[in-house]
Amino acid sequence: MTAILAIMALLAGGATAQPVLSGTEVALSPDDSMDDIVRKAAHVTPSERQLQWQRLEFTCFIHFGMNTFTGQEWGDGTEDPAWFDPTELDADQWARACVDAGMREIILTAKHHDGFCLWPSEYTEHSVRNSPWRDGQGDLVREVAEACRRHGLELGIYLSPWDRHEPSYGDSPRYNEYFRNQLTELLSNYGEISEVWFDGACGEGPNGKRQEYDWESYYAVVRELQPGAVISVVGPDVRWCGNEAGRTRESEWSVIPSGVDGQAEDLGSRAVLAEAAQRGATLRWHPAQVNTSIRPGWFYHPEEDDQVKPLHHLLDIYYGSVGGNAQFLLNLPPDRRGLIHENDVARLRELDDVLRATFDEDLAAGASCTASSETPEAPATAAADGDDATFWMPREGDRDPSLVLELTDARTFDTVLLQEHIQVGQRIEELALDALVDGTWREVTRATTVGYKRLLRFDPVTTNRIRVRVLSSRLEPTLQKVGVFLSPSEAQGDGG
Ligand code: FUL
Repeated sequence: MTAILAIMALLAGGATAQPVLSGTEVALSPDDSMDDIVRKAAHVTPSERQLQWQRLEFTCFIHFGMNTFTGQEWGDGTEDPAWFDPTELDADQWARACVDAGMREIILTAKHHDGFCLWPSEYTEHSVRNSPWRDGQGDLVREVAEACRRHGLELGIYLSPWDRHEPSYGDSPRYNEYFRNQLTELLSNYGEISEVWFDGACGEGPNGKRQEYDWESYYAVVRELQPGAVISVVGPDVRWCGNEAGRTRESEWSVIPSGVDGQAEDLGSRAVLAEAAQRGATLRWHPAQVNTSIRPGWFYHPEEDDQVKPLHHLLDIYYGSVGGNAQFLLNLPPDRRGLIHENDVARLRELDDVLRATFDEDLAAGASCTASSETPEAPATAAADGDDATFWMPREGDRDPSLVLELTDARTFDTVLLQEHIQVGQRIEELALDALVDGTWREVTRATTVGYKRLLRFDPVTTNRIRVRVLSSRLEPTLQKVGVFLSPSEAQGDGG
């Protein structure tokens, strides 16, 4: 570990060197040249909590609450707690469905906009305590927390700031205190929390005034009680990808200037950075999360039982998000029994079957690697040694960096996985993938950003040698891993 930290410090170099685990921010200036801007951007790094979050890759949103029983997407806060009455609720069934699909975290809607709390909060009567479920003795946050621990999943919390039931809403200081109190309960009583997900929806309270959220004070509660948790969406650590339909960007940057429109297509190219420098913006690590539901709604509606997203659609979102430098947060809405519906479970199983059949065998295992240049600390062999702590980096001044993998035998494949060592920063802007076919290098495909992970899909190729050429990067690029895979026929179609 010490050796790795020393290498990082060396790579970060000069005045921009920062402790790698704390994440970095850097101010741009109108006086910066393009070279200055590129150097600054190349040295922005994630915090430890952002790294841990990124490694979760595929995570689960659970929208469950009063809306499940009223058939609404947004309740208005006048619902009767007596309506919340799941008959067969089983949080282990939820956790099993997630684990079986390869997900690593559950984020539960502890409170949605209607204000009904899935835990017996001390600060309101509008909760499970006044419902018939488990005779008013239930605590769904606890049941989900315990199921997560049993199944090795992380636990995240969605707590809606917008609260259409709470009388203090709109009386800003009073409601801010109410909200901090609820956050404190959730972040103190249920063990380790990996993510706190804040939505920005806001309205007027019964006093006719618009609530002013005190975000900084909410963040302070999270940092104090759960320092390892990322704060997502309206928060400093994780960025909403900009849509709820599962659409992903061709180039997804994690190094983002302040003040950009998070729904724009281009958030981090050199042109965007140059414009940001004119404004004196700040660059920071702000990775994307792609959140979408397996059904049209966020909450369960029986009439949507036959509208579960098809396998190909889910695979395309998976490749675009996990394979496009983002995290995939897929919503599974439990039904009125308190179970994830059979149709959703069956679809998740199909997805997992395809992902396992694709990624269980890395055809690059045991490959020998050579490169246009390398350094003793970052040799070519590191790209296929199966160790996430090591990586290849060409020598400074190598104008055409490339890496060749020689597989143990000629193999047929249609998927290549690339990972940068993002602890150093996100650097690759464009690359080409070549295969040696009949003694000649043939370009198979091109891609732009890599970041944490890029999955490239193409028509099957048979060869024992592949080459990655980095066509454009911010300072020296890194590759921590190159993997080679063959997907089963079910995966080939729309995207493959
Ligand atoms: C939105 C909410 O309004 C939706 O109901 C849902 O919770 C989604 C994830 O966030 O902003």
